[in-house]
Amino acid sequence: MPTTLTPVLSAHWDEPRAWSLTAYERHGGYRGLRRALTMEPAQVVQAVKDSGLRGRGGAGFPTGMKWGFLPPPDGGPRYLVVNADESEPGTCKDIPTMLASPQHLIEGVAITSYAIGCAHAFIYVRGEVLHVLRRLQKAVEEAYAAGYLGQDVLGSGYSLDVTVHAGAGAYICGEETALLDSLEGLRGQPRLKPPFPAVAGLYARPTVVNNVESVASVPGILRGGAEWFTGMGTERSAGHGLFSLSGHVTRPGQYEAPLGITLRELLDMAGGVREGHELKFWTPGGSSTPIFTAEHLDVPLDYESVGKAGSMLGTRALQIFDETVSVVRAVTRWTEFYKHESCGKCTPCREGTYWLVQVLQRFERGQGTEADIELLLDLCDNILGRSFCALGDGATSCITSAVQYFRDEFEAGTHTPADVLFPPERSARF
Ligand code: L3W
Ligand code: SF4
Repeated sequence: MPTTLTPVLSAHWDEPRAWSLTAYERHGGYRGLRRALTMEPAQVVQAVKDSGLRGRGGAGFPTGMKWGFLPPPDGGPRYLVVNADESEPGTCKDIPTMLASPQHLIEGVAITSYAIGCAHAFIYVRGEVLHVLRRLQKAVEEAYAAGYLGQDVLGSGYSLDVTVHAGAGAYICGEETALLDSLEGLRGQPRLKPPFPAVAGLYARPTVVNNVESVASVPGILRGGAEWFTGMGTERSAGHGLFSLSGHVTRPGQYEAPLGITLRELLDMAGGVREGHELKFWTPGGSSTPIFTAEHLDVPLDYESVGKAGSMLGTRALQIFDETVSVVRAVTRWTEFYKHESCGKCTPCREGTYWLVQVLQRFERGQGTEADIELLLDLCDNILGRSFCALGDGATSCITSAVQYFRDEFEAGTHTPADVLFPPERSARF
């Protein structure tokens, strides 16, 4: 039976003023929070553990388990920090969620904060998206005015403040510990882990850092119950997720579906690859995940199956490229991005991404050599697993997978050194 869409976060995005509190309440908004407030915080944590919700920011770490890592209360503050610094190339799910349905996130923030005993939560938003910041700030004000935030939330005795914070537009600040440094007013660079934020996070206090979509998925679990959530997706990759189709697709956009759906099914719903063209390669989860080809159309898009097929589910940013696109060019553009965004803290990534760009640009100019292909792979080998954070590792994924599937395109961009020195058009003149 073909898989169908399961709109939850996106269910009402096409309604007028879907982003308003009244529209959200009309569709059952804040029922999850009301339910949570009748439960013990530990029961809320257990409900999220039972749902099998896994982090929607890329790594897929079990959300309830992460909450459970917080040490027992010691009377000091503990924080929730929402990672809304969406900037992975191709990723465009959190920004639409915050624009079209910000209250979903705010209700999730209130429930999560209650569950982990947090009295002050932060939403760290990518600084360039001013329109999102304004929308979110307004939504937070509406939630305060309605009694969902602030002192004595809904008469429960529980109090919560929420701060919306604008980042300054650095990709590395999406890495959770760099984000925390940035939030503290420092230059955003990753911290050594362990200690994980759960133990020593914001201001060295226990902190949960969760992605926007993870937190926004929590109200549904409280409303519908863990079984409702596990009724979607696969055994180890439960629930719904936003799949963002972009590039050479007839109807690009957000397709909210159970994890485990395939690209073939999603493309059927999206009208297929643009007319007259065929699929050449695609990313399952943004440019930090190894690319796939047409042979992967039937890989179930869940954490386990994508991993077994040699990539990562990542942020479900499905960038579709048809046969008109040069793999070498696409990979060079992504690598230029990583070089630009490398924070410079560690040598393999800072120097390695610079040299990767130099070598890739040689292929683009048709001046690469056979030895340059090996040099590229050797550089990747010296970055992967030797970098301080996931940015370095991620930068190598598109290159190694592109050489694996499209080595001929790199070879087509090579010349013997003699060709470069004496290209045919110049040789003819001598
Ligand atoms: C306590 C332990 N906590 C792990 C926590 C950890 C973190 C989470 C996942 O990278 C990936 C990356 C990108 N005690 C713990 C623990 N935790 N062990 O669990 O940790 P980790 O290290 O597996 O992943 P990460 O550093 O969060 C994220 C990939 O996502 N990615 C990029 C995404 C970009 C965006 C964006 O632009 N918004 O999401 C795309 O695929 O390559 O592999 O919280 O603290 N023992
Ligand atoms: Fe910075 Fe890159 Fe090292 Fe990460 S891997 S710490 S982004 S230099």
